[in-house]
Amino acid sequence: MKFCTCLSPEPVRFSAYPFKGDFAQNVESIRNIGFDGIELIVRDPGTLNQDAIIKLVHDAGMDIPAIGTGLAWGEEGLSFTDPDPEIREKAVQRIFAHVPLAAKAGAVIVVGLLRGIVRPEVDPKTADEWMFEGFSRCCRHASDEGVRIAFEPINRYETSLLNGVDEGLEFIAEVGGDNLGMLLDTFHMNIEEPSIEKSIQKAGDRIFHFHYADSNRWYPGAGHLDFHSILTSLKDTGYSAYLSGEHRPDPEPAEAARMGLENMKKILGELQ
Ligand code: LER
Ligand code: MN
Repeated sequence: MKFCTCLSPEPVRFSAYPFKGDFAQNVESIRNIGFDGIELIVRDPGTLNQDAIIKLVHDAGMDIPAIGTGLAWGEEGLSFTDPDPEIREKAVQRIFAHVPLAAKAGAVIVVGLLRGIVRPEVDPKTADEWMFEGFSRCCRHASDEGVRIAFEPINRYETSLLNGVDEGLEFIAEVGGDNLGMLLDTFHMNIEEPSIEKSIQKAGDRIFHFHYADSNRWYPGAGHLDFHSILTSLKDTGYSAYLSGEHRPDPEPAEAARMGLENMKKILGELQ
């Protein structure tokens, strides 16, 4: 398994990204801390100099294993389940726009917050149908370009649409397609799963990407999650891709990222 952490080339408000601010400087710090890659957090790929960003990360000797898309929800309010059909369409088109970037970077596209929430005026069944339609269209489109999509179960306080691994697995099976899998995030799992380890086991080879944060969403080691048993379960599934640090920047960004990486590498080393 390799390690990356989340970084955006533009300003973000989301509290669980360790690094904010100057992109090039952060790429250098992340490399110096010892990460192997950057999970690129992108609001709208059309506004970026994609080749320059990919080159900057590659020149630093790192990969871009994943692209996070939640900023389009957080900063612009786009979602697959908005009552306004134009906004739903914009959300789908936004994922379509990520596909060429993901193909160039060799990244999986993460779809988490962009599924949206059930608005008070919308029947939950209708929201489910819109979400299904959004994912189905995006997966078909991405599949044509050989790009994979990772659906992220998110805890109940952020959305009522698909919080746990069991319902997530049912959903991805319904949508179908080999290019749709899951992103498991230990912070959400700690809230939703009866057993984090058993849910990892169930998700098995459908795990396309993995976010780590401790119970308090600080770096691993700052809370009370048992990363030894979590990583044992993950390793047992045969997962060999990236572990991505998505946690708060406290007490200080570089220190939080370094402590998280150090603790995770130590545990992983003990398993080998
Ligand atoms: C949201 O809480 C989350 O975990 C992120 O991965 C954003 O999509
Ligand atoms: Mn996450």
